[in-house]
Amino acid sequence: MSVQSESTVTYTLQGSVGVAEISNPPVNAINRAVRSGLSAALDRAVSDPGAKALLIVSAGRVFMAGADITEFGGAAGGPTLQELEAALEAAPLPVVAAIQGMALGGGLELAMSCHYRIASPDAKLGLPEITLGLIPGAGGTQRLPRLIGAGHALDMMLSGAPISAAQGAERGLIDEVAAGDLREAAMVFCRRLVMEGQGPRPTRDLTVREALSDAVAAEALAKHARTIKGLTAPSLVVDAIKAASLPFDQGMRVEAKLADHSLELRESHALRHLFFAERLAGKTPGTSGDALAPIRTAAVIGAGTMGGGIAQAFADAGLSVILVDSEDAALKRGIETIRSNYAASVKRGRIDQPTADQRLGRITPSTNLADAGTADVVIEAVFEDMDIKKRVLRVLDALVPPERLIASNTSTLSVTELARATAHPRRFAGLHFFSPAHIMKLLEIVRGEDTAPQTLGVALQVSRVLKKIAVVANDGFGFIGNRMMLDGYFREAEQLMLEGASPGEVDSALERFGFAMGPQRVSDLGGTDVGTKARAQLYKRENRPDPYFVIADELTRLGRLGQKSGSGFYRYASGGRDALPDSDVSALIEQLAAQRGIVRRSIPEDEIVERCVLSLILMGARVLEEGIASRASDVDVVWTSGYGFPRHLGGPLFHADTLGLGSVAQRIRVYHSRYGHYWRPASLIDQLAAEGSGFVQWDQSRRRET
Ligand code: 3H9
Repeated sequence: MSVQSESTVTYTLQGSVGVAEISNPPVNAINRAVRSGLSAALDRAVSDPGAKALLIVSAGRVFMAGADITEFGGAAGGPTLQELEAALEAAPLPVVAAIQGMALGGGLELAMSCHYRIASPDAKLGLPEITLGLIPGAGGTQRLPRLIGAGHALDMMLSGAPISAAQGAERGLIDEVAAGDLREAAMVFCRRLVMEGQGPRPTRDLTVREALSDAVAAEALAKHARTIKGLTAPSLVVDAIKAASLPFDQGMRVEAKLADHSLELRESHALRHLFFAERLAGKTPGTSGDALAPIRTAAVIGAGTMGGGIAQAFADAGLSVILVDSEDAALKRGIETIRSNYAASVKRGRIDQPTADQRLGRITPSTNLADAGTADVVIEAVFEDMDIKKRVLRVLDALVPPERLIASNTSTLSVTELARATAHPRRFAGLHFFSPAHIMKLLEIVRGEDTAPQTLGVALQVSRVLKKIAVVANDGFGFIGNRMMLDGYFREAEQLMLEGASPGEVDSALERFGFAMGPQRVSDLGGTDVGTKARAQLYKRENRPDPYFVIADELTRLGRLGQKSGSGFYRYASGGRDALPDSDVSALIEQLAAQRGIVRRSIPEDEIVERCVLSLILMGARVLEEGIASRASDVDVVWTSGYGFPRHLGGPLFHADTLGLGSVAQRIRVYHSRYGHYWRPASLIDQLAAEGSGFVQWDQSRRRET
């Protein structure tokens, strides 16, 4: 960044306390200017005869969000964070950090190199490096175990989740939780140190009370197994924390080596790619720059599974919601489901009863569609059927003032066609929520041909209010996610089963690849009928040649609807969730294959993975070529946050870059010559492969052009 260190960190003497204030909006990421500025401020305090203590404070809502991730891998310049921390720790006067908001990653590491820490009650302290595939590399693995013990330190580093100021105080990370104004409390704290003659208290001089044992490490790795699946960094964290029992400088050398290694890992590049991709996804060219009115109330039409979940998402976000359903019984069922969801959250200790009551109290049930007319935004979530939706939308359009957003929750229908059923298509957009809507992070925002920039802006505002990761898609068969799933991934899985792989073989192969759940288990969980119905809607838009979901549709026809009916691709013992192989399904698949003259064979695991993943990549390229998605990184966000693609591989298109587009293009050609149609090569992949380029570079060059 070009910001000068002089303006990024200011130094003032306030009585006997030198105050260094960091201001590097929006989150005080530690870049060269911050490091150089703090280093200069320290020098000034040390040479300032009036300064008896140095207080480090930050402007804004976040103390420090960590090292500036954009500097990784480049020549950063200025003192390194480790050098700065060593200088702070070695300072001859006491150095105090005053933490408001959040101290994350390098921000907390820097605070730990200060001699004392005071925090506001709402402060959060964490080392989230693991979520970026990294290990804390600025002394965190050495200082945190010295302050709070190796076991707690490992838990914080493996979870990546922050702890509260109160927890920090309890464990010895925070010296004081400020009552009242943090700055004032910090000044009082510093003056007290000076008065009492309390000098520097270097963390490096502490010893780790109990070295990290293999048993404790194994237990912690098992506890976090689900979230750290496929990552290398967790074992590096363990090694680094073990080294905290060595003399400090020796431990720091071990940490530096392991941290450098983590920076080079492909998975850390992938996770950093997703960090920025998720933030970029919500910034879409084509939204209006007009100031948007705050959204305080929402109306959700339809109290079924999706409508109820969407209403709950709004209530969780603190908004008043009117939940409308024309049928009283459906409305009562919907409210009951929401009530039991809240009861389950209370039981699991996620929220307390008063919070649950407050959230439920925000939802007002109504059987009168006219009540939607007063809401700031209206989300229609009635049955997924073009005619039914059009009928409801026409009525809503007449009731809701024309400048307000009306959105349809749809995963299949043409948003342009729905919009044109109304008199105001410009205020209309699609919102594809994922089930359960109050939990799933992804929101696909679908821009119809008439959607106005202002409307898109409001739809994005809805995603921010709901704290969802938004990706904007243009209107087309299945939008981004379902198009890739249906024409690519799930379809290929069906093809593999017709050719001889069992549902269990396909699922296990993809689960070993990193998907949370294989495609057949996903179908059984959601209900095979759900997919069949959705595809019936999609076929009205475009047809697909056979074989296309012939197994899943046949299972639906036979009433094998998945877990809910006790059988689907698998069978389930009564009330059980364990997917058991079913010889009836094998016989059915053999029959469907024979009808199509498909010769069955045993299919190796690597072929299963290659074909499913390549078909996903191919369809990802196709949605870019067709303009359904505007960035390759958006495709990656959709698949990692909505469809369980392993995050440590960065999404299908980042993974394609890792495989090398030359070899991707060549393998697609092999399958195209064998299977034709669905494997038609994508010219975008061919072009990038010929240029020796990749999807990440393609995104970058397009960004430069705009
Ligand atoms: C580290 O510290 C390594 C060390 O151990 C070793 C070093 C030697 N760098 O998320 P938001 C940008 S690794 C650069 O929308 P929020 C972000 O891209 C770091 N940029 O806000 C966005 O930019 P834009 C460990 C960063 O309020 C803007 O700030 N730390 C960084 O929803 C606003 O961000 C972490 O992993 C950064 N470190 O959430 C914490 N952080 O406006 C990463 C943010 O152009 N940060 N930006 O899109 C976060 O988790 C969230 O940003 C935070 C605020 C919770 C702080």
